[in-house]
Amino acid sequence: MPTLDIKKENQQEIGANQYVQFIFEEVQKRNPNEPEFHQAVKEVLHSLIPVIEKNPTYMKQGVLERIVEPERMISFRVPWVDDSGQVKVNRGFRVQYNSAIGPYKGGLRFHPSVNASIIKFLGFEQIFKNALTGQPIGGGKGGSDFDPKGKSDGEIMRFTQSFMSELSKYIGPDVDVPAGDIGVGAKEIGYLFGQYKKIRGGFEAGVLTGKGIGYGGSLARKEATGYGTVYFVNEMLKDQDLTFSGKTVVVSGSGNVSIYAIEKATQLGATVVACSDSSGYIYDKDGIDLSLVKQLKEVENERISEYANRKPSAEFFEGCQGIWSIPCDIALPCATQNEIDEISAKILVANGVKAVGEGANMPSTLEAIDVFQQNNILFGPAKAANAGGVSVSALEMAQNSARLSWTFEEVDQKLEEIMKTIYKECVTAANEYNAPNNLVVGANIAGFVKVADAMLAQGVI
Ligand code: NDP
Ligand code: 2IT
Repeated sequence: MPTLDIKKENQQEIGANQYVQFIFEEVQKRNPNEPEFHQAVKEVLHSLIPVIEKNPTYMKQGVLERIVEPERMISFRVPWVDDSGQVKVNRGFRVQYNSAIGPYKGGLRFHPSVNASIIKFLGFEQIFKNALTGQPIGGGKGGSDFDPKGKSDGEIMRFTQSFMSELSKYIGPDVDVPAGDIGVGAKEIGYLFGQYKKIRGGFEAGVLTGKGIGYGGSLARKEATGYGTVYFVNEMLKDQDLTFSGKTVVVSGSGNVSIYAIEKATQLGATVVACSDSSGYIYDKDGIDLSLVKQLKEVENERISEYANRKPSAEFFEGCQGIWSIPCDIALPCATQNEIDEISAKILVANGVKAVGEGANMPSTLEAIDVFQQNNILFGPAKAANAGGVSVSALEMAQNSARLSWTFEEVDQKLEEIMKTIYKECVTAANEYNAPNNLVVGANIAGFVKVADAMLAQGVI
């Protein structure tokens, strides 16, 4: 990194603003054609300018140069044989981004769009999210461009076993602990765990989280991300003397995060009127019948359009973007990155949205976030609002280490406490750095300081 080295010699003269700008330009240069990664880094770095101003040690010790560079990035071949006997090859990834505060921790995503940019943006976000949870977990992420859609169980198992045959060399309960994400749920975690156990020849329960309850999983992990997002938004609302009760909610996606966000929002008295999948969205003016969504998505592996065939009060619309034109009080994007762009954000605002809580990772573009903030919409950024999933993953690791299991209520209560604490820490950091109500800045700073201080304590490694 020669240019950075030259810069270091003059670093006393460089202001925080220039330092951050310089780091961002280097990231762009050194990681070309990775727009999602640049987007995630840009947002965090921009928030950190006042932190660097207040504590120039972070600059002198090159903390930003180090934190934007993964400790390790693994890319590997995943060969497998499909049901017709044909050999297929996918690409597997694991980014072990930062281990300053604990073993690498983060999900695995199986989706055809997966590439280095996606994995690095997710891994980078995960560093700060995991720090916010208050648990001892570092940041990592992985996955493959394998598309589980239309594959048989046998194909999914063979692919997953091949993926783990390679990944197993790099992970372990004290080293790196993967979990699920898009396209990786209980079934895939089961196959991954089985293959890891076979290769290792020992039952290392804490190597993966999101496991089945019968073999080391935690109660309430399945619900944790969706519930946690709603708990977080509930804190944002409470601060403004608002509640979920009687509110109209739109939730995108119909996967793990969406289903349990819908469940908790409904339990708190809201009416969720829409959800989606990658082909389109349904609008049910009577409120979503969650048992039907669960039947379609968790049991039958059906498309969401089928909901409208079975429920006369619902309509199906093709395409994902239109879901944000449904008037609502609260929007919970729970599908994927960049699903709310500037135009969708403006429509949400024009229709009177009061709060947005990001269940997915980076679902709002930087321009969309600007629109929400300029219009004083309560905005819960992903790395805070969706931290409930990884929080309960860490609780699963704790239960595995102690060889015991907590009740659903115990875990759920801990989850709610964690989400309340994250909210408070974000508010405190935002206030401390003169950005009141800006939870984006609050989350980035609160997460960063924990990791950066651990990095300083551990020397230049
Ligand atoms: P699932 O695979 O269970 O569900 C994903 C949902 O989003 C599906 O309804 C899927 O539709 C839809 N979706 C996926 N990709 C796209 C796309 N490109 N365009 C439109 N819709 C899409 O994943 P999760 O619910 O686990 O994850 C959802 C989001 O939440 C992701 O951003 C993930 O990173 C994030 N997250 C997940 C956590 C977890 O614990 N699982 C924790 C924290 C964040 P279709 O089935 O048609 O593809
Ligand atoms: O994005 C995320 O936080 C996850 N997919 C969950 C990670 C985990 O290790 O539970």
